[in-house]
Amino acid sequence: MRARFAAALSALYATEVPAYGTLVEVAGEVNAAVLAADPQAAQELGSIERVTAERHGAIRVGTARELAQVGQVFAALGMRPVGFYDLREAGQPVPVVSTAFRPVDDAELAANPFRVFTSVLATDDRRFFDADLQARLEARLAERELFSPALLDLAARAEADGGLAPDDADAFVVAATAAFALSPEPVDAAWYAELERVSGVAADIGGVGSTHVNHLTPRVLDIDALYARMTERGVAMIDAIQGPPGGGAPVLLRQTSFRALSEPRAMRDPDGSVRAGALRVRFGEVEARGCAVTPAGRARYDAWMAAEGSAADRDALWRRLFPDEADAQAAAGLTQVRWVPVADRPRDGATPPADLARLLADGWVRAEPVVYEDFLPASAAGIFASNLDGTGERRADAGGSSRDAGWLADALGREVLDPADLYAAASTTSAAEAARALGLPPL
Ligand code: OOG
Ligand code: NI
Repeated sequence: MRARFAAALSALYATEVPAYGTLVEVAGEVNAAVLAADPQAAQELGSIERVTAERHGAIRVGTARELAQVGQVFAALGMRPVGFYDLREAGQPVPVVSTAFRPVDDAELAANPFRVFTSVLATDDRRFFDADLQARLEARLAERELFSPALLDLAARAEADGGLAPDDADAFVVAATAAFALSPEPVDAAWYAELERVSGVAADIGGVGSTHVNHLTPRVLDIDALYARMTERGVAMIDAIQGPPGGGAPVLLRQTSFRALSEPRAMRDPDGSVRAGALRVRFGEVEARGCAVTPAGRARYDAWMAAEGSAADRDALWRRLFPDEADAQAAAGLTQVRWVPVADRPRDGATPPADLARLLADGWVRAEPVVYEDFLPASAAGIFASNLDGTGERRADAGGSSRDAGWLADALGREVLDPADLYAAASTTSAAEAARALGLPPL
């Protein structure tokens, strides 16, 4: 059902945002070229079938109640909330906190890794909304219904029963996809503009009566090549690829995007008349995924993010922090890998050393990358920012509201998983199995 939903959403989005179709086409060309050059290397971070179908979406909702409903819809698809992102603290602050709904089991990820970056408006954050605006905003949000009771009911049944009968599954996919389509309802122009003065994201969420998919992102195996090809095709990309520089074995996530054209939207003016208008809220994004990192690797990434200097300086710094070779990254304890015993290692009379880096160096084990399945706060903030016309007004002297992973879990009524724990578990389990297979004590 998850794969069908992802495909249905992709088909919908292609009709709504034609440039997305171009992006998927170019990503397909690049992936085919990378695969042809070296089929094995191309599939180290996932089969070509997985990568070809792979998408992430982004949606934005207004209230804790709406967030809980989203959680129910995605639970039906085997997608769990993973991670907490506070975009209010970003370089260009946005009044939301976020999580990502995604599958977590290896087999589920291999079958279809569809993930959705989901943000909820912090309506009580005084840096963005004064008491009067908060009250009017919350009243409007309380009136709307993003998901029909029938859809939520099907979703609850799917979660409880671990699936749905074929007819119900069809109905679920149709209704869930429709819930994320752009609505033809006229937009209240004055209300939208008032929110837009605070933040374009606030207007996109609270200025309309429904939600919609904000972008849908295909995965590409060579993002530098894709960037060049899109530019050749005349699509103006943002001026950089976000995330670590290319060159070495890929880690974490690299993303780039372009702004979609404005879309026609009916506007209702204060006198009640409806006119044809346009809004530019959606855009295109593409990403390349690399290996997950250990806490030590993450600390190096964070240090690199905080570092200043020219592009060349930062490139050189990255090369000092992360070796180019995947095995060297793993041996240095920077990346999360699965340790897999080498079955056909030549018998040379040696006994295996009780140390993962030496086992790797001496050919006893291979290090298979664990794919990074999550997002990066700085890149997410950059994606939000590249999507906005202005930064909006902020009241520096006003206090924020406390919204943390605990708030998110309470709002969802679900446990929010920590991505670092998931990656560590994958690696630790494999190390234990490898040790057992080699007759070694736990490593
Ligand atoms: C979500 C932005 C974050 C990403 O890929 O980092 C994101 C949004 O614009 O709603 O999608
Ligand atoms: Ni995105």
